Amino acid sequence: MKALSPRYSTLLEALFLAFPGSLFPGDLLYDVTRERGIHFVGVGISGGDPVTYVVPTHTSEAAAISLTNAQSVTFALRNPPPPPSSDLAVTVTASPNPVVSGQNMTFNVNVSNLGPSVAEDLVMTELTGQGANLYVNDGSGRFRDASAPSSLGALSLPYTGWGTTWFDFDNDGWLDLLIVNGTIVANERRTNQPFPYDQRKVLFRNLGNGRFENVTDRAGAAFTLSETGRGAAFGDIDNDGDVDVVVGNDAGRLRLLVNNIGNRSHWLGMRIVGKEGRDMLGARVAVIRSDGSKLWRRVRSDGSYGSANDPRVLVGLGRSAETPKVRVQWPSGHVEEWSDVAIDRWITLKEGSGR
Ligand SMILES: [Ca+2]
Ligand SMILES: [Ca+2]
Repeated sequence: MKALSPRYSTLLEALFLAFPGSLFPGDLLYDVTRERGIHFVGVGISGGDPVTYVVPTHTSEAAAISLTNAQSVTFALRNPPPPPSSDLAVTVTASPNPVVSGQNMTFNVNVSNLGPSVAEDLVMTELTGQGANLYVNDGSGRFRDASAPSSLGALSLPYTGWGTTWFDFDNDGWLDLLIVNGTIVANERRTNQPFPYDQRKVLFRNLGNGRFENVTDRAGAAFTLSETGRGAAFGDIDNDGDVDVVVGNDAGRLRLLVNNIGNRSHWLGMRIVGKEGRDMLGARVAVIRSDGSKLWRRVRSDGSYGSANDPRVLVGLGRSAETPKVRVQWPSGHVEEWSDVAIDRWITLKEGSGR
C-alpha cells in the first residue's frame, strides 16, 4: 500500500486505509487519485466500519464506487467515461437521509434496477431511527434521494437493517425488499435479558409507482419472530421459480424462508455462464417483451450483509405467458441475444450460443 500524498484529505486516508489491500488490489484508487489530483469537497468521515460497493452506476459502464460508512455521511464517487481526461472529477452524489437530520450509520448497500431504466439504483440500510435510504439513478450517475417519497425511509425507521437484497418475491416484475434487522445496543426495558438485540424482519412490496408497502404482517409466521438478524442469503433453494431466503441470526437459529407465492406468476430463471461454464458475474441481462419493454438485471452474488446470494437471475413475468427475448451484455462488452426463451423453468444461457 503506497503512502498518500499530504495534499489528499484525511477523508481519503481514513476511508481507504480502513481496508488495506483487501478491496483494491494494485492500489487502483491510490494510483488514479494521485495521478489525477482528485480532491474531495464538502464531505467528512468520522471512522467506523466502511461498507463499500463497486458498481457501474451509470449507463456508460464507467467505474463508480459507492461508499457508505458507519457514523458518517454516505456518498458516491463517479469516474467519468474513459478515456480519462486531465480534469477528471469525483462527484459527490448522495446526501444525508432527509427523514432525519444529521448523519447516518449504514450497514448494507445493495444495487439493482428498480424500474425499467438500465441505470442501477442504491438502497442502504441504517441504524434504528434513521430509516433506509433509496437513491434512484437518473442514468447519468447522479442520484435522487427517494427515501421519503418511496416510503422506505419512514417504513424502516424502527429497525437497524443488515442483510437485504432486491428480489421479486411475488414475481410481478417489480423488485421488492426484505431486510433482516437487529439492534447493536440493548433494547430498552429488556436489558435483563441475555441478548436483547432482537427486531423483526420486514418485507416491503414494490407497488410499481415509486412507492412501497409494508407487507410484513402478511408474509408468514417467520416474520412474526423477533430475532437478531444479520445475514440474509437470497436464492431459489428449491428451484421452483421463486426466490427463497436463508436468514442468519446472531445468537439464534438459522432460518430458511421458503417462498410459497412467487411461482403463482410466470417467471424466467437463467444461469448466465461464460464459454468456460463459469457464472459470469457482472453480466447485464435484459428480458425484452413483445411490446419492447425491458426488465434489467445483473448477474451478481454480492450485496447482502455477510452473505452471498444465488448468482442465477430469476425474473418475474407476472401474468405474461409470452416467451421473451433475452439480451446479455457480457463483462467484455460483447452483446448476445436469444429469442423465444422458454419460461417457467430454469435454463442456462452460455456465451457464444446466442446470436
Ligand atoms: Ca414484486
Ligand atoms: Ca423457491
